[in-house]
Order: sequence, then structure tokens, then C-alpha cells
Amino acid sequence: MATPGREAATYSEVQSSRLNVTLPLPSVLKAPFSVVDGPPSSSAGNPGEIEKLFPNLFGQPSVKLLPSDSSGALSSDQSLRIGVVLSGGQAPGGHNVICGIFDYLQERTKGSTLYGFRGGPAGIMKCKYVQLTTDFIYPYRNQGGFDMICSGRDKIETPEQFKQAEETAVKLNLDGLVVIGGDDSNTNACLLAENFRGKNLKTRVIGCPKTIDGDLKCKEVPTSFGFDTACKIYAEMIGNVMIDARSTGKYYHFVRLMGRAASHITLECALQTHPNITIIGEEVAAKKQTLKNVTDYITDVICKRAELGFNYGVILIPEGLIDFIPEVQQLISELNEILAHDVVDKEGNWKKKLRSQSHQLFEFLPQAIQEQLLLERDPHGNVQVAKIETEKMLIEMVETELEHRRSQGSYNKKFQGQSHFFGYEGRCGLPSSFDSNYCYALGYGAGALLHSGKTGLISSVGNLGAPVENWTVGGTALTSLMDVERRHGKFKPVIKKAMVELEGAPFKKFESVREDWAMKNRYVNPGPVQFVGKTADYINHTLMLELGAQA
Ligand code: FBP
Repeated sequence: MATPGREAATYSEVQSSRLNVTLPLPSVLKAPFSVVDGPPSSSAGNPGEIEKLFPNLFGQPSVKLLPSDSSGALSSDQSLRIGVVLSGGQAPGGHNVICGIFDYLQERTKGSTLYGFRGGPAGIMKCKYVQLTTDFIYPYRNQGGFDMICSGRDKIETPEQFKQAEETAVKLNLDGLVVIGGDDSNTNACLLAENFRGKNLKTRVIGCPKTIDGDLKCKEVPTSFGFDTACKIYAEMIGNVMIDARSTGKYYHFVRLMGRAASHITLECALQTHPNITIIGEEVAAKKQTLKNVTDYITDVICKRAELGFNYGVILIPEGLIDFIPEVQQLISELNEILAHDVVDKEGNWKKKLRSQSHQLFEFLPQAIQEQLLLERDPHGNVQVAKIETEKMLIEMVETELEHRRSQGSYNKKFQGQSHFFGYEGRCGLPSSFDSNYCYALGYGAGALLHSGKTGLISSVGNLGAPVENWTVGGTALTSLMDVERRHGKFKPVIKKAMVELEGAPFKKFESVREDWAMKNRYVNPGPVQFVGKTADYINHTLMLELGAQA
């Protein structure tokens, strides 16, 4: 069913005020530019296998846009037919990427057409699209959500699906396609680019880095869009529960934060708000901690705080935590096998297939968590961690441990846990100034890359710590971000997720202050995202610390 379009007439004052904001562009995009090739590229790992998987694209250079006199600039006479698709989870700023592409085409390639594929990659396969016009996109400028064309998690992977994509490209006579997505979607974008080139189709494919999770990044792509806004929204909410904790003096707020795998969101929110406890999945994995270790750590802090007279606090937990705990990882991989091949009967006969340690762990988990672990996997085969209530599980486990300590006389206070999950609330908020500008530049840059005939690149905007004027614009060879994983006996290309680096500047900063935050209440309430004034220009700590460390 098509989503009815938006009516700007019903917008709040803040929404309306964002509609007509003229976004700044990097100076290189405001004047004639040329697209300059860098040196030949390789891959993030296993170059031999990547070359076999991408014979037409492997080794191609990344490119930079550089100012040029008008003689070297791209011709504005060429009209283009471009498609765009939003893929995967929502992230604030997606609409601005589309606006950036649209404005590029309007300003630099007169007479061009932009098609929006509806509902994600399935829209490409089924050729479901809408022609994007000035009036159509206007109400979505600087607004959150993906509802302009909506998104989906389908993958284009089988030969039939590639065929369908080809048919759409031919039917619409597409010169180019922009895939706005995360690691899986950009891998898919590269496969499409390779396939189109292999079939001698004229359709080029450019990716754009999207995901609130912040785990699609590398040197040339310093961050994925949406991370900045989502973290700011969560940080406001965390700041509020901190004040609640301090005011009531009786609750421990266990806050689970979105981020399927990496703990970037949790770490960033901690840096913005200074909670008493923050669990970082990557650290848990590196130290090979068990669920019991994590529970004991939380319980120890609660007991020490009780001695100081604090029977309240705030604890941040990454959504992907359980996936980082080796014993749970093992259980999940055994469950994946069972779910793929067996019927999960009520009698529990399937449990006999679990190894004894996994069986014990499964039985030890609260029933709600057992059920959540058995839920259907997403189309990429991942456990749907957003549906696993780790915060509730930890509250139960901490309660049990405190009960044990009470029985031994080492703890005598009441403990009341309050559970929260901050996830979907952050994915469709009004994009921060940073995300608005960044997305617009990514889209405008993607338009430029297609105009210059490039394919198999991801739009890359850099120097993000500087004013927008000085941002750099280019395209990074998608194959240069790839490695292979062996799945079902075959090599599959993957863009490896960028996890929290325990030697990286953001984690080091957190590590240096976490003990202080645990015992002293250094809470910070950042308040709502601002669009005017000095704080509107603040960029998240993660990006600033990473850029600072690189400088
Ligand atoms: P993307 O990686 O596709 O951007 O999605 C990220 C995310 O928001 C995760 O943080 C979360 O685990 C997941 O999507 C939720 O998925 P769904 O929207 O299918 O419930």
C-alpha cells in the first residue's frame, strides 16, 4: 500500500522552520569541479577472492572532486535518468540525501529525471517507483524518516533477482542508481554495479553510508549518517532519566540502546551523559566475559554506591551485548542451525541438539529471553537483537545476585530496576544540523559521481571537523572496503562492520573517566537537539575524538 504523502500544512513550527533552510555545500560543489582518480585500489582483505568476485571493478581507483576551471568541468547538457533507493533501517537524514541528488540533477544536468524506488530493494526488483519532482520532495526537506519512498530489508542476491534489477534498469533506461544503505546494502550496491558492468548495461551504481549504528566507516568515510542525530536524541532521553534517578533516589534505570552489533551508540551516549555504568560489547568480548561476569560487575557497583548512600543510578547497555558474550554467541549459532533445519516443538525435543553448556545456559535464561532468542531471523540471517530485552534480563540477574548477597549479609538495601529501550525513537527524528548538511553533501556528491560516469563507489565526504565550506568530496571504491566470509561453503563479499576499537580515542576517553562516573554522579543532561545557536553546530564526541586522533 502506498503511504500517503506528507502535508507540510500540519507541521509544527520547528518542522516548518527546517523546511526552508538553505543548506551549505562544500565549496568544491559550488563551482566547476573535475573528478580526479587516485591510485589503483585493493581490498580490505583477501584481494585474490575479491578480484574473482568483482572482475570488472576490482582495483579501480577512489576519486576526489577538485576545483577546476569551467573548461575541465562536466557538461551540463547531458540529462540523466537516475534511480534512488533507501535500504535497511531508518536513519535521520535519508530524505536530505535524496534532496541532494535531486538538486544536483536540477542544477547541473538540465532535463534529468529522478525515480524513487518504493519500499527498498524490492522496489527495484518489482519496478515500483515514483518520479520525484520539486513539489513531491519539498515537504521532506530536512525532515526525519524515510517515508518519502520508504525502505525495506530485501536483498538482491539470486540470479533471478539480479535479472529483475536489470530489467528495471533497462525499462527505465537508467543511467545510474544510488543505494542509500548500511554495510550489507553497500555490498549489494557493489554487486549490482559489477553485474551491470558485466552485462554492458549503462547503469552505474553509487552507494551512500547510512546507519544510526555508526558501524559503516573507514578513513575515507568518517561516519555513517544518522548516528549523530540518533545519539543526540538518546542522550537527551538518558539525561532525563538521570534527573529522574537523582530526584526519586530509588531507581536504577537500565537503558538498552539500539545498535545491532557495534556499541558505538552506547559509547557516544555515555560520553555525552556520563552514566554510572556503561557496558561496551567489544570490551566484554575482548575480555571473554560471561553473563555472570557482567552481572557481577553491575552488582558490585550497585553495592559500592549503596555504601556512599546512592541507591539509584543509570546503566547503559548496548543492544548487541548478548551477541558479544562468547557463551551466548555459541548458543545463538547452535540455535541458528536448529532453526534452519528443525521444527522448534513445544515438547523441546530440539533442545537435545544443543551442546551441554549451551543447553544449561538456555535453561538458565529467563523464559522471555528464551522465546526472544527463538524468534525468526532477519533476511540477512541475523538474530533480531532489537527484540531481545537484555535490559530486563540483566535486571533479573542483578536482583538474583543481590538477593544472594543479602542472604550473606553483605547488602541490605532495596533494589528497584526500571527498564528502557531507546531505539526506534532515535531513527526518524529531525536530522541534526550535522546530519542535514552531511546528507545533503553525500547526495549532491553522489549526483556528481554518476554525472562523471563513475560506478561501484561510495559517496565520501571528509574533513568533517572543519566548517562545511571546507569539507572534501569524493567516492571510495567499494571493493576497497571489502573482504570475504565463507558462508555455506562459498566466499561471500562483505564490508566488515567497524566495531568500537578498544585502542581508539573514544573508548580510551571513556575508560579514563568511567570509575569516577560510577561513584560520583557526574550526570549531564544535553537537552533536545538544537537547530539555532552555538550548540546546533556541535558534532558528536566519537567523530571529533576520532578526527582528533587522526590529525
Ligand atoms: P541498519 O543497519 O539497516 O541501518 O539498521 C540498524 C537498526 O536500526 C539497528 O540498530 C537495529 O538493530 C535494527 O536496525 C532494527 O531493525 P528493524 O527496523 O528491522 O526492526
